[in-house]
Amino acid sequence: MMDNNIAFQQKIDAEIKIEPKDWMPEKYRQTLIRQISQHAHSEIVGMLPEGNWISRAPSLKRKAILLAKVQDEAGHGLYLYSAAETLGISRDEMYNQLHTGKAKYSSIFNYPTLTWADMGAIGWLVDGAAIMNQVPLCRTSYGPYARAMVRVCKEESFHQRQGFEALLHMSKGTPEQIAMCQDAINRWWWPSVMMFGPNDDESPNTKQSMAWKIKRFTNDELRQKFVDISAEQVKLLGLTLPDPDLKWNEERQHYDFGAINWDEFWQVVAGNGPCNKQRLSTRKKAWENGEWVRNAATAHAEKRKQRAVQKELVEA
Ligand code: FAQ
Repeated sequence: MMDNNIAFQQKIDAEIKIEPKDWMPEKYRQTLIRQISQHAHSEIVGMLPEGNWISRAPSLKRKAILLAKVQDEAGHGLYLYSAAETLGISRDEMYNQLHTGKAKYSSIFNYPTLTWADMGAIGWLVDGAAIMNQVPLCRTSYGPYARAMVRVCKEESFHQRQGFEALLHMSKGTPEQIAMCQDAINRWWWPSVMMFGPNDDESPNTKQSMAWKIKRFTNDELRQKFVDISAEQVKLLGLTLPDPDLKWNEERQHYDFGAINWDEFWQVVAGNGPCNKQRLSTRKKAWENGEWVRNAATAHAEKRKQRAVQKELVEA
């Protein structure tokens, strides 16, 4: 057993990908199932805040873009569920964990989308934070997860750009539009900063996940990169981030930023955010209402299988 563990770590250190049939420590498997399934759930629940605006997009162009983005998120969820299945957990079990509240999904999707400018702010900030975290996951040590992330990141990059472009457009508009953009940024900034998870010294999983190269950067490292980039990008919009302590630190060559409200974060993670109950009940209803589609698809697949068997028998 000891030998297996040493050989496993040597593979990780040599940047050799771990594949589904390779030996792996049970804790590595469980950590990946936890992270990948939570990531998949985040993509699926993440469709809901934006889905709210598809029928109210201000133009056909914006509607088509938003529709494509939300469909991409469904796709991301499916690649990620497939990657998690290679570790020996079934999709039904993962859905069950989500629907019973056992599995987490990203805190960010428990906030409401109040105006059209929220679609821009989500694209710019939420997808911006997501890419910051996910580009390094293209080099994560587990092969199926790393490969899924390549396509996810390409699409997330389009999501981030469309959000920034929408805000750029509106921030050159009427005083009401400008105010709407600033209000959306004010509401989405801190939840986006929190998305990276607890500070490193409060993060129980980071040390081992870094050693196994599941995570390639810590929560705080990624958060700092996100703040540094966003603090510059907001200037292009002619708007501000809602943090009076945000200030360039010449010595650190990074932006300093204000204190994060961790109470709020843990409340949202514990299920007490503004929209947790609504998100979960919408998700469960979608699952229940889709039962007839799943049954029909299963019956159709079964019929095709039987027809193929009959054809083979006739030809034999
Ligand atoms: N929300 O020890 P750590 C997206 C939990 S996808 C809720 O630091 P870890 C696309 C954590 O699970 C966004 N819970 O944990 C999109 C753990 O609890 P557990 C999702 C959180 O795993 C955009 C506990 O706190 N992205 O946005 C959060 O090492 C727009 C202790 O934390 C991913 O999932 C949180 N924010 O690091 C879609 C990326 N943060 O499980 C639609 C992959 C932490 O032990 C629209 N995941 N917790 O009970 C990761 O990189 C990691 O899992 C972290 C957390 C960095 C999220």
